[in-house]
Amino acid sequence: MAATTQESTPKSVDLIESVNPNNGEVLGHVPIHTEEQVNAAVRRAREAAVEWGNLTHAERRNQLVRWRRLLAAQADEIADLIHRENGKPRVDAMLEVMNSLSHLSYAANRAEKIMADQKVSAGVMANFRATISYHPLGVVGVIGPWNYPVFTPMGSIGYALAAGNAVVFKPSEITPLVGQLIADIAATAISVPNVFQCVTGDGRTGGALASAAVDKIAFTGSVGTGKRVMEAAAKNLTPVLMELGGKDAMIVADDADVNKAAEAAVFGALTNAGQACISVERAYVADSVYQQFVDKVVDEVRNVRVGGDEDANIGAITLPRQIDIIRDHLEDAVAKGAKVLVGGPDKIDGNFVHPTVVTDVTPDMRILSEETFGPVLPVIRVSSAEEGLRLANDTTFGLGSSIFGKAGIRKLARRIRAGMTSINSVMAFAAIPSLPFGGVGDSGFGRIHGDEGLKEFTRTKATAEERFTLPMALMSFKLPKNTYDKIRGMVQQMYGGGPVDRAGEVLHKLRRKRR
Ligand code: TXE
Repeated sequence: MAATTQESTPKSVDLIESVNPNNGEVLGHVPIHTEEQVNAAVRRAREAAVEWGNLTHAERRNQLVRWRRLLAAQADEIADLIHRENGKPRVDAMLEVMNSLSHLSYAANRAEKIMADQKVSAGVMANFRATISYHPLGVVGVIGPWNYPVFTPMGSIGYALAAGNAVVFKPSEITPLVGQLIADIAATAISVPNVFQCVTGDGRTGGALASAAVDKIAFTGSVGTGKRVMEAAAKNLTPVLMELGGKDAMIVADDADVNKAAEAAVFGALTNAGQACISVERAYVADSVYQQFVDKVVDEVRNVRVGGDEDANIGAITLPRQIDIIRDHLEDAVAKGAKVLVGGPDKIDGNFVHPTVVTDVTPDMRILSEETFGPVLPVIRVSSAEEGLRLANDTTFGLGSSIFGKAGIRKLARRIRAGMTSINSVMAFAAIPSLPFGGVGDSGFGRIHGDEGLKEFTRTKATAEERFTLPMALMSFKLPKNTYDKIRGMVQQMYGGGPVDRAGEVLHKLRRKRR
């Protein structure tokens, strides 16, 4: 646990082993922190939150910038650990570091503006000054996944810290070392002790954090676990932010740049071995360009190298039990008549799944309704982008999406029921720090990133201040006798309730005609 020296806590007995999925190398061990240890971390965070929350925005920004600089200085070490713990190629790991720091930077620089007091109209209460102010929540618990072990939690951690909160972070048990590393670096950069702590462990530790006396839980993971986290948080009425994965669709219209769309589909489906909540998990392609799209996709996929070596484009599947899910989805699809064009269920070697393209898929196949989270691209022929849109929206999920085409493409994009859409690109929204990130339906709720992401970690306060006293004080029991008539007059004058009302006149005339 980073920076936990102030309070003595019971020793953990159980350890988690961190293993490189590419070669089985044991990378290290971390403790499984107990409920008492989690609660102790939250207590320390509570103290830190007071000191951190009392700093000015400029002071917090300076400290977060210092942290960002140290992270950048240690980028090689962080990327190497991401590469070894998660299995993704080193270049992808460095890209993850870059995108994480871009978000940290945005949050640190933007918080002052977004949390500035806002003067708003007092409306009918014209003698009042109405102000909205934004305050830190206190302590935020962040429960993270393993697929983007720095980038994903940073979308909560960076924004929560910038908004003046302390954070207790529980990284995934699959990638605990990199979680611990970024917290250790924070401890050297940030002068307020325990403002960012890391507790390690599995679901039990995560459950303890969700049940602890925190002011918000930001969770990224599966739908089932998300529901369990909500149940635990409900006991304390702790608000939650849920990022629960997706079944992202790509729509390719008949006027799309087909080669570009195919290349984007291959990258979007296969990057990080398909283990991204915003992976392209379905491609709906208009009939007139379908064959060209499929041919190009298959061509591209054949050139994608799988392995743990430096030349590989995608690495091993990080979570071993995910391999069974991927195999099940593929076998189910094949049994129900899907055609495998490249890859397939028999092309799984140990932890490595070869990129797979399937066609002739139908809605009864699991591969079209459940998150596969692997390097698999189902391609579906549709009569038009309009039909693609209807099928894309026929899902319980709604996280990311992409659409390729020209005429009317923005209008179609607006109609995709998803938290995010890239037009003529894939996944671009995640790397733009000013864009909010989150989903609808089974993909969860709440937003990380952007200004909304900062506001997620604040509480809003409304203040009404009387500037001068009106001759007629309505909020009093000492009202003169004629007050009712006066208010009635005001209602009619301000809201048009009297016989002069035009709509009323028309209605009156209509009624007379009917008689
Ligand atoms: O997720 P879990 P897993 C999806 C993907 C994958 C599936 C399972 O489809 O196949 O989720 O992955 C902690 N109370 N995504 O098993 O179980 C756990 O320790 C509190 C989508 O990794 O949801 C880890 O830190 N916390 C995704 C985190 O929750 C608990 C990213 C996620 O674990 C807990 C990863 C509990 N009861 C997987 N049980 C995305 N949305 O990006 C576990 N945890």
